[in-house]
Amino acid sequence: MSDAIVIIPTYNEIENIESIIRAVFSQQKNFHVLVVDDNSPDKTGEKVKALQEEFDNQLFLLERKEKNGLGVAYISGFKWCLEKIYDYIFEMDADFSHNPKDLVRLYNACAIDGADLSVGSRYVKGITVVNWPMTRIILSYGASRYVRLITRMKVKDSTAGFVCYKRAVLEAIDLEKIKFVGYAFQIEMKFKAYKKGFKIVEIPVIFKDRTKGKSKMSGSIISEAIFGVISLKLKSLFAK
Ligand SMILES: Nc1nc2c(ncn2[C@@H]2O[C@H](COP(=O)(O)OP(=O)(O)OP(=O)(O)O)[C@@H](O)[C@H]2O)c(=O)[nH]1
Ligand SMILES: [Mg+2]
Repeated sequence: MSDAIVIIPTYNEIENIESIIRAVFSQQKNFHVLVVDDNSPDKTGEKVKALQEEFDNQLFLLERKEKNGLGVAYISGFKWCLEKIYDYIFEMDADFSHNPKDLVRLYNACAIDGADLSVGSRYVKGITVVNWPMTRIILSYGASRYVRLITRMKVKDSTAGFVCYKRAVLEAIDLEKIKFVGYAFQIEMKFKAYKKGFKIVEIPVIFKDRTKGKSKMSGSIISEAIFGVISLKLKSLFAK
């Protein structure tokens, strides 16, 4: 058994999936992995099934019928994990933008140093992003400043998708009410945890642009975040 599980959402990650799974299982700490695949046409799910023979009882697959966005995939992954006995539940991308070696640093922040939620952050030690075009850096850093300005939440990398949640955080958030699907989903989860008074700690990480496979970034994801943050803030004011 393990007390920690890493959720990896996938859509067409055939070029990354095997190596990212192997990279997680080669860490010194024993993490389990749950892949949430949205019926990827490139057969990412089939690859996971083949690997399950090798990683029996450590590698799990949740198959969803269609591509419904990152937020929905994570919510179903969270629910799956909460039904089991994991105490630490991670979010991580399949594309090696997040370094699996940092998993244990995020874990220690929660398991040893008392955080409720730890974030692998690109913006605590300057801007630690490698190989992103300048436009993408400006967009992401701009988003982080914008979120801080509107929400007043003291998290620098609010759109980060490299996160460790203590079970209690996910249990306290009403997952049925999470609305957003793209980057806004990441902001919404952190904002809800922050509003509930959970301790959020940012761990500096180096984020690398993907070298294999295709990005799922889109204009609608950006506009959801821009308007979504304002609506989150307004709702939280009325909820008081
Ligand atoms: N299950 C599922 N996974 C998704 C979906 N959209 C993205 N993902 C996965 O979520 C992770 C992050 O998506 P990315 O495409 O890397 O998004 P990004 O990091 O903003 O963009 P790039 O790094 O430029 O590719 C990857 O593992 C994707 O395969 C989705 O709709 N469903
Ligand atoms: Mg990526």
